[in-house]
Amino acid sequence: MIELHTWNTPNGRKVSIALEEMGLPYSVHTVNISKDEQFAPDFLRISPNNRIPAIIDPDGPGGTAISVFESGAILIYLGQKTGQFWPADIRAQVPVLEWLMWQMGGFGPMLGQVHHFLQVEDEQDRKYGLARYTKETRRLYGVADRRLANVEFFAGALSIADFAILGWAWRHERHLIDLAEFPHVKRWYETLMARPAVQRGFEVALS
Ligand SMILES: N[C@@H](CCC(=O)N[C@@H](CS)C(=O)NCC(=O)O)C(=O)O
Repeated sequence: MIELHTWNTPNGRKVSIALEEMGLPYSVHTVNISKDEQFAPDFLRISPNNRIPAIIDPDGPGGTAISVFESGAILIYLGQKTGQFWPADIRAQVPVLEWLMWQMGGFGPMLGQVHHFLQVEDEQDRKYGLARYTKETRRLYGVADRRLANVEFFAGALSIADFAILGWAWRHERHLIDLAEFPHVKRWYETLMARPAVQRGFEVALS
């Protein structure tokens, strides 16, 4: 059984969604990042960047255990392991990687900055950062909306890229986004949230 070391955050949810969608049995090992458990030596051995999520697959390549950190790397690993939500054809892999990297590099880091600056109490300290990252977040939702005007899912067929993006879109209210302004994202979001496995991925206790 795969060990999922995680916490109840957007990056953590990406992996519980993928594991549920792929039908892989897993056990949850909580890492309470508000209590600095991500710095514990045992966790750092599998996640040297002291961030959740990380997994240990006892049945890794060659039948021996493997650990993986970074949510994007975990999703690719699981996609390759199962052959699900990850196309075999290299041409079809390109859009999956493009949209997964788009999420990892932007639609996550930028949105997380909005969450951060909203918590800054001093208005002068909050103002510039909140304006900058809110603008960038809206730009990214616009990019997503234009993409989803032409395709059902980010890479055409449902893929690990959708699970990665969904983990963050799940927090749209927190980063001040009204999905009604991005109708194609809204349609995609509601389609995914109606999937029983996605619902299980969000319901499983991660904290
Ligand atoms: N690029 C990393 C980011 C992971 C990340 O930022 N995790 C946060 C929670 S969402 C964390 O563990 N924070 C702990 C800390 O900041 O010390 C990934 O996608 O796995």
